[in-house]
Amino acid sequence: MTTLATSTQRAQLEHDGFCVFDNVLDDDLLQRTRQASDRLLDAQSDEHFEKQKSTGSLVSVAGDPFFAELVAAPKALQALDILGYSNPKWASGYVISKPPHSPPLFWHQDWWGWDEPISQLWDHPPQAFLMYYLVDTTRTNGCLRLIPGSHRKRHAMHDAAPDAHTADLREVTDPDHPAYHTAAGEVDVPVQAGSVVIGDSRMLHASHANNSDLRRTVITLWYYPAWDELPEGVRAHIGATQLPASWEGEPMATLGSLQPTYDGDVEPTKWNRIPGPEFL
Ligand SMILES: O=C(O)CCC(=O)C(=O)O
Repeated sequence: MTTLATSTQRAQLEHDGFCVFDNVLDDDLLQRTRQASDRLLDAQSDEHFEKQKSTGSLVSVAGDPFFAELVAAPKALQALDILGYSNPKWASGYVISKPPHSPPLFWHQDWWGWDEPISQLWDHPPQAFLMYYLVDTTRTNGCLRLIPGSHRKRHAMHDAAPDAHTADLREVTDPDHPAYHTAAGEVDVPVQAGSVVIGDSRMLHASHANNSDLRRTVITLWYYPAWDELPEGVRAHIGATQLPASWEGEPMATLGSLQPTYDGDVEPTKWNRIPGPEFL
């Protein structure tokens, strides 16, 4: 059940589309997250990095059962609870790592259920990212950029890059594309390693280029915070998603009630990542 929270973070999440909680990962968990991420990154081919030039990398956390511990990190669940979400579900996650001296990440949003009326109606997120940066971030090493309010209001960037998840944008075939450039109303969100940025999947976000000599990694984990309030079709779609087979046993037990299940017979909501004309 979702309860009404009065936290300032909840107000910011609804109004701006994001909020930050500091000191969510302690030194030990942060260090082990770095090691697991580096293991996954070191196993990728050169071709992977070529194809993901703009993101840097896009490696599913399913590749290492360690990440179950991060998904279920008690302080992260506490943060969701403070926001009013006591029965969240988790569905997927990625290691996104910008190599030294790599280009900016294109503007995009990640909500896939735009055919559902809640996409226009909800102030709070149907789907939320929890982003953990594994180094302190600044404008120089590729911190997150956001357009506050773009989860609730159409922005020119929605039309400049309607489906931003294209091979051309990922491979940076045209560095002059507006999706890499400054957008009206954008803000930088520099954070300390160990903090978590919680954001609405509908919100436009991007990151600066990494102009430093060091790798800049973020782990993005995707949750459905208000699971019980979601339309049945969304729950049917997510409930049919297979959690990583290699996580059977202890990692799956660590996830516990975060595993999404659906046992009804409603048609799953269609995957549609492009907001329609009704999103004004
Ligand atoms: O690389 C970043 O800073 C942001 C990652 C991102 O946009 C995403 O995971 O959707």
